[in-house]
Amino acid sequence: MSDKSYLDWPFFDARHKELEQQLDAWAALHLKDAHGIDADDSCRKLVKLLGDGGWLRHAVGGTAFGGAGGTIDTRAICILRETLARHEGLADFAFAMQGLGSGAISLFGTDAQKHAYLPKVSRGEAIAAFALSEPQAGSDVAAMACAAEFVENPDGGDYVLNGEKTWISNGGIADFYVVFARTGEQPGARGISAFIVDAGTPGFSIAERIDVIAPHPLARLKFDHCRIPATQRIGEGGQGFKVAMATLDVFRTSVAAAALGFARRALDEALARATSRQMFGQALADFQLTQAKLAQMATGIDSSALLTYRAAWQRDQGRNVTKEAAMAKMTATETAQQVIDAAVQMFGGLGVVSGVPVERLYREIRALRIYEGATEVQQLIIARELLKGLK
Ligand code: COS
Repeated sequence: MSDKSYLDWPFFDARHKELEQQLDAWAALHLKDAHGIDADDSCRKLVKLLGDGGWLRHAVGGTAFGGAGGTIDTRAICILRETLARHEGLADFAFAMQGLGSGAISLFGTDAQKHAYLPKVSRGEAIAAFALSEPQAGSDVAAMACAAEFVENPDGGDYVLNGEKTWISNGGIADFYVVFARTGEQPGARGISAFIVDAGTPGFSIAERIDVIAPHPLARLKFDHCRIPATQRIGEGGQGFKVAMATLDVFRTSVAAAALGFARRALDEALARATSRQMFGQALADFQLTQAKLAQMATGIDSSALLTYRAAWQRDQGRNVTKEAAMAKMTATETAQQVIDAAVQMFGGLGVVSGVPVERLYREIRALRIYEGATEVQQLIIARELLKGLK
């Protein structure tokens, strides 16, 4: 049984505690065998399951568009991700990508775009994806090469997209992609715009499916004279970089929450192991070496939780969280890696057997230190915000 005392921290309202209790009970019932052999199939089923359960309402903003509240509730998203990750990594992935993939629409979309996409995302009837990274532009987003050229016509114009995107989660199974492309209003970050591209649009294709250590749908996308109406642009032309960064400000904090969920599960597993495994005439937990490890694990988890929910609360207050989200993501993902590694060590040989919980966690945590801004990018962001504050 995980430590739930954090839900009494002043960051939360009563509804957040209720949300965790309801989801925890639902997940125990519905997510036991949710991880099938085929990742695509499992993800599709999980999106539907989460939609039917009403949980995806928290991934989108606006009650008129299927959302649970008027705006995105970062603390609710974090609680959902933490709880899902503790139960089943792929369920957390399915939830998170619905949110990240549609986040730009929730935050910056027109009412028509929100009506067209968000209710389906919230019901689990449309799968969303966020397409930002490119083979030569991962951390350095402003270096992106994928281009969208505006072509005038009597209907308000079209954009024609050419280029590639890679490491795109839900690539291959998504029904629509929020794609960032260079529109050239100004050089660098000020010349990028965001678009919604439906799967099946002529000129759009999946160039390659990518297998990773914790299997989930991932692909490289190709745009070859892919024409979309200008009404599919999200926000103003040239504002795409800010759209991407503001979306990441929400979801980076939620990556920290997912890492926290993985770490809590690892600590639960480690505690169960340490108290049940006998060696040299005593339980593993009776050794001071084990106790020191457990203390470090628990303290790391609480530090991560404090940073994560500070960032989530601060964003829900309407304040800037660029630095706080970066601190939370960096600390929670790096700490979770150490906590999970310590848990594997306590299991000994059993810890590396394919399919046991700590082995799965060990594979699952690794990517979180890389995606949505690697640890090194978070360090860059934190330092820049500090130095900016001096000016
Ligand atoms: N919210 C809103 N606006 C933001 C912002 C944020 N969090 N961060 C930056 N901006 C704005 C800046 O204010 C600036 O606006 P002006 O041009 O009006 O001054 C503009 O965006 C450009 O910002 P900046 O100069 O900081 O751009 P850089 O190219 O130097 O940004 C970093 C560098 C590293 C911060 C950025 O590229 C980044 O976050 N990279 C990681 C991306 C990532 O997570 N990739 C993984 C893909 S998702 S799996």
